[in-house]
Amino acid sequence: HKYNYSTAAKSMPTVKINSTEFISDDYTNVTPKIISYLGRNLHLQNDNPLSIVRQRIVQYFYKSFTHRGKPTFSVYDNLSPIVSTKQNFDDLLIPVDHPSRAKSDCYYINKDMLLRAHMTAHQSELLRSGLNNFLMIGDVYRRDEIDSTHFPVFHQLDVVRSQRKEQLFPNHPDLDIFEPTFDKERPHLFTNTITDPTKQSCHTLEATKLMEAQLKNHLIGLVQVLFGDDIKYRWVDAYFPFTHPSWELEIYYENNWLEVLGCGIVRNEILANAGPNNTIAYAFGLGLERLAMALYKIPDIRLMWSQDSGFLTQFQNKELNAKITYKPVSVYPQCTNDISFWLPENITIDTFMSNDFYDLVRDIGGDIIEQVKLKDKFIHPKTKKHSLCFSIVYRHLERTLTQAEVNKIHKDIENAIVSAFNVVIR
Ligand code: FA5
Ligand code: MG
Repeated sequence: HKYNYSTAAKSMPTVKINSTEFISDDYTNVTPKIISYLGRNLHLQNDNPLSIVRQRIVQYFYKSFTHRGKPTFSVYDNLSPIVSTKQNFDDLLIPVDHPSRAKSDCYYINKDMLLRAHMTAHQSELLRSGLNNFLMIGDVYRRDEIDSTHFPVFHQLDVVRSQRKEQLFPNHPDLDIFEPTFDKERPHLFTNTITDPTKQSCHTLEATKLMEAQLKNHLIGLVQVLFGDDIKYRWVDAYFPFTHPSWELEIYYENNWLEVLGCGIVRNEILANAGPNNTIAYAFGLGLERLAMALYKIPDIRLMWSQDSGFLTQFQNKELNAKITYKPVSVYPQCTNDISFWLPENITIDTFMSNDFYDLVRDIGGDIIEQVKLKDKFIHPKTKKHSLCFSIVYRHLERTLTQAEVNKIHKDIENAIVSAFNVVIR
């Protein structure tokens, strides 16, 4: 996918994103740079830490919500970030004069369309489509400062879990055998009694309290799975127009309290508008960057966007739950040279000892070798000779390497493998 932005809003009447053109107006403030982030889908790139965190959270959900081997929720990780103001705000009961709608905070395409500012923007449409338990994961866009913890594009994972009365208060008929006096009458979800500020006036206190306990237990279970049982956390009362009551969860990380998510009991008006009826739901939204940075000790949020293999290889082919501690990559540029060679007659691409080759490369190149990766395997159709091609990535930790000195070392490696493995450089 290639995204273009026509040009400054003033001079051109449209904003073009992929193949769709949007009429621009005095709300338009999305820039070509911001549009260039659409479609990167870091949360779906296997060697990106955000993808590892996403998979670990989804795995936790599979462990928590499975019935007869089947998950009882659906996962949406590919919803378009271009949404309407109705989706991002109105459907979530966000008032027209709410500060979160300000042009200074959002990337508007025009007065009706914007790049979603949170994943909750999809909550109502998914509820309306008939779903009652689901996860939404994707990139969100907010105008904000740029420093080590803020970037105008970040990633959220949002959840909705709704339950009917029988699900929230299951009444096992089996219990009657042992406990004949067991009260079969279930508590109710809804009431129309006095307003209690700690709950929505339509909900019973029993339903609200049980939902709160389930929500909090589930989320504490999640941070314990991610960070270990000893993680220090605290709940902070919060306010969101779309949930009540609402909380934020903070974890204690490197001498600071770090807010990782917002959550609460979904406003019944949203469920009444979109469905499902006669349910009570909880929802939460968490930031993947915050979790990934804390989990893997990644010092700068911009590193998530790095395409530098020195960063990405630290997260490649890892066990999902492997303990990874990010090692800072040198700020000096990489230099990549390829090496390809014909194998001797008695060796094939399958019997060649690559690890011996790697050792030899490290012996000669030393610390400036950042990575050696297999690039190509080839069998000549006529001669049946086997050939391999490797890329060697060089980078000095304290200074910029010159191409000339890299070429010299590369040549030394070529000479060494010729004599060590009896290969012929191509
Ligand atoms: C929201 O976005 C709500 N939609 C969350 C929610 C969903 C509440 C469902 C209730 C029910 P908030 O703006 O606080 O809330 O962001 C949620 C999380 O996203 C934060 O806790 C944080 O982990 C992450 N986050 C927010 N802003 C940034 C940022 N600039 N950079 C990185 N992560 C951020
Ligand atoms: Mg918040």
